[in-house]
Amino acid sequence: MRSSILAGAFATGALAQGGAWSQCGGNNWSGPFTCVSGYTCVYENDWYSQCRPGAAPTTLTTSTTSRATITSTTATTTSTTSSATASATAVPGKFKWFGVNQSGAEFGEKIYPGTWGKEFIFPSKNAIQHLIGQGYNIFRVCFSMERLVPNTLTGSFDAAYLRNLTDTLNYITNAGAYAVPDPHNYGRYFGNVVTDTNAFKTFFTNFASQLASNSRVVFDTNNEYHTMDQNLVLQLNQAAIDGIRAAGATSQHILVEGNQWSGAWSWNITNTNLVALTDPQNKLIYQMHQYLDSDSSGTSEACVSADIGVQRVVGATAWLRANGKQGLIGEFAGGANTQCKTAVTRMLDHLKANSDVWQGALWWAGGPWWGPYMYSFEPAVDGNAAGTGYSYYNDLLRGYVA
Ligand SMILES: *[C@@H]1O[C@H](CO)[C@@H](O)[C@H](O)[C@H]1NC(C)=O
Ligand SMILES: *[C@@H]1O[C@H](CO)[C@@H](O)[C@H](O)[C@H]1NC(C)=O
Ligand SMILES: *[C@@H]1O[C@H](CO)[C@@H](O)[C@H](O)[C@H]1NC(C)=O
Ligand SMILES: CC(=O)N[C@H]1CO[C@H](CO)[C@@H](O)[C@@H]1O
Repeated sequence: MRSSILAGAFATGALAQGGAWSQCGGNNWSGPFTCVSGYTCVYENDWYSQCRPGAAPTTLTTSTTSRATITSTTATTTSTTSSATASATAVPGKFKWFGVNQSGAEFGEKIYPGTWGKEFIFPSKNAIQHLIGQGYNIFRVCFSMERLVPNTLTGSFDAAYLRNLTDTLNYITNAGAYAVPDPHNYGRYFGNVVTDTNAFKTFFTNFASQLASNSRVVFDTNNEYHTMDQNLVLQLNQAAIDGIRAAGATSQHILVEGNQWSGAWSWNITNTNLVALTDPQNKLIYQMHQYLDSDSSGTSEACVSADIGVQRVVGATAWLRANGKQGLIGEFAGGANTQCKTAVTRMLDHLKANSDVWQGALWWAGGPWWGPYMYSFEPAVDGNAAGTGYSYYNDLLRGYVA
């Protein structure tokens, strides 16, 4: 039946063939179901099949529900194959980066500047060293702009906070991994949405000047803009890019983030204007976040279904490819249960299979103060017990390291 559907689509001549890496099947997919010469349509799941490099197959697959209205009697050259078989033959990709958020320096979000060791803390070097030993090669180090520049965005740094932050970043990069300094500010400064794009640019020029010579730094313009004017999100991202490059930091990649908490699931509705961002170095990466609970907030241990991760990112995969962009899942997590584990696995397999556009992913989160937090990825160091997320997911996740 599936083969007759495919042959029917082909025989009508109404549909073009899919190009390299393009979608070629999936629930409600209305585009081509076959691929250009040299590419094979590989079933990934019911929502997504993709044209991957490879000889023309003797079997073609597509989702069971696709194109159910197209029928044909000319099914002669194709035969069916099971989804399981097709999945097993998927071309494995390779991530550039795979790692863990490092939380702590942004804690105490309403108390500024707060006290080190009371309201906030920097990540544990022993934990980072341990995770690097497990193979992880990127760490997103959260910090608070209110603590780094306590007076104004364009003002001078708090020297001690800057030193602790750069110590952490240098520790990571000296060990050969990549460090992402993450202003964990949601597009806000002391609770107010940043509207002064010039000041935002100056902040980034000043900040990037401190790190310009470190090519293993990956900049991040801000954590999770939300409920803001969409054009402002574009302008703030562009100001950050311009500010970083103006500091002479030209070798580093820059992670831009979107509105509505940078959600991958809604990227293709919410953040399409960010396609207009420009970088003279051409090193932008669109950082998206994706959790697998009912409202994508990462506040529940439950995952909606075993396929929810894939369902929530396939639109972003298509958006990145259609626009010639690169992406990274900068935050993801699931509870310590089998449904979540399957959902995480399937999402990561999807990202990895599409590593021409996805550069990698980072678990949310490590950090010394998470305690019994359901996603904690802190290993057993410094006298702490291993976190719930680390205990349950490390064996799985380390299989995805670059
Ligand atoms: C697929 O299309 C059917 C009707 O054609 C619709 O009921 C369903 O909601 C669609 N599913 C998705 C995921 O868009
Ligand atoms: C920086 O870290 C040191 C410990 O290494 C601590 O004593 C100091 O209070 C910290 N200062 C800030 C501002 O983080
Ligand atoms: C947008 O992304 C979602 C989530 O991945 C996907 O279900 C939907 O089909 C996409 N819509 C468009 C128009 O690409
Ligand atoms: C999903 C998640 O755990 N988000 C948390 C990230 O960390 C900040 C503080 O750093 C919390 O406010 C969020 O709830």
